[in-house]
Amino acid sequence: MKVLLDADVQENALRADVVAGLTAARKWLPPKWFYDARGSELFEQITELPEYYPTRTERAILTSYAPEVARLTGARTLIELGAGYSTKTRLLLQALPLTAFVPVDVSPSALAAAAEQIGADFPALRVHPIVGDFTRHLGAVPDTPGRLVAFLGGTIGNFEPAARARFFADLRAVLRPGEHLLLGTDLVKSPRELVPAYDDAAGVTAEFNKNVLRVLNRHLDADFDVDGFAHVALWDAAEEWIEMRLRARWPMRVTIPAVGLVVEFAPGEEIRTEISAKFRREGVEKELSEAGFALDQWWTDDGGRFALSLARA
Ligand code: AVJ
Repeated sequence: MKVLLDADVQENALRADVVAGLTAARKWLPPKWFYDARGSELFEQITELPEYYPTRTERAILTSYAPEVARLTGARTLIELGAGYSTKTRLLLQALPLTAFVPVDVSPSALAAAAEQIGADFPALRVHPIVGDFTRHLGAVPDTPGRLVAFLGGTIGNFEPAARARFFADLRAVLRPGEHLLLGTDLVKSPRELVPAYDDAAGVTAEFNKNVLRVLNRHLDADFDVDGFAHVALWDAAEEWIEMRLRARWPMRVTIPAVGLVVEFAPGEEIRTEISAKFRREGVEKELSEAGFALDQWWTDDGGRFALSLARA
């Protein structure tokens, strides 16, 4: 396992994000800090919730089109960004004539579990996990011929438009002409369907959201009263994204000794913890083309909920 984010680098990045986010006029925290071992576990539970359609929908699309991906790309190396436990990836591993699989994720626990399982199930495959941040470590992906980069699950939706443009351009710069990107995007649909996907009846997403506060308590010795915050999920119709927030139920003063901060919360004050942008075909095609990718295929489920794009560098 190649570790580009050792514990020290991670702690420093967390500190910097916490200082920037919690001293801002409108408080925010980046979603990557959800994913300690417990957060990765909670996310796996989310993917099985009845309200959370993206994972099973993307899996259905992959099941239908993985052979097409194999035929159209002939990829020999699969690089998966934000791989997590790589459960859907198996569909690609089975369909593609691969020699190497490179899962990249910020969570070493999820990566180690995935690498072990996949190594056992696909003994001929060389598995090279990278613990890294795909916004910073694209340069570390191996330069072998015939690469396919998979960025599944709709995680691209965590980026705001400017960051998305930067990410697509950086990725394009790493790839050679003719190599491919397989991109999963959740699609714009009624908030009646979108909002419950981020505010499930069983409260798993609420626990996932609050987990970021537990991460801060553990790593920065903070004293967040986790139950003093309510989970909020709302649809921003202008931006076409879901926003998750944590709303202070009452006034609070939180100390975060590791960064020397005391953070005050007014009752009702919120921390934005995630955006999850939803897409339309025109937008995806335009953004990819501006980064130098050609959209070769656009596959969706029958309900038009989710899309897989195959783009060529
Ligand atoms: C992992 C970023 C794709 O945005 O749907 C799920 C994360 N947050 N429920 C998403 C998430 C709340 C998920 N991604």
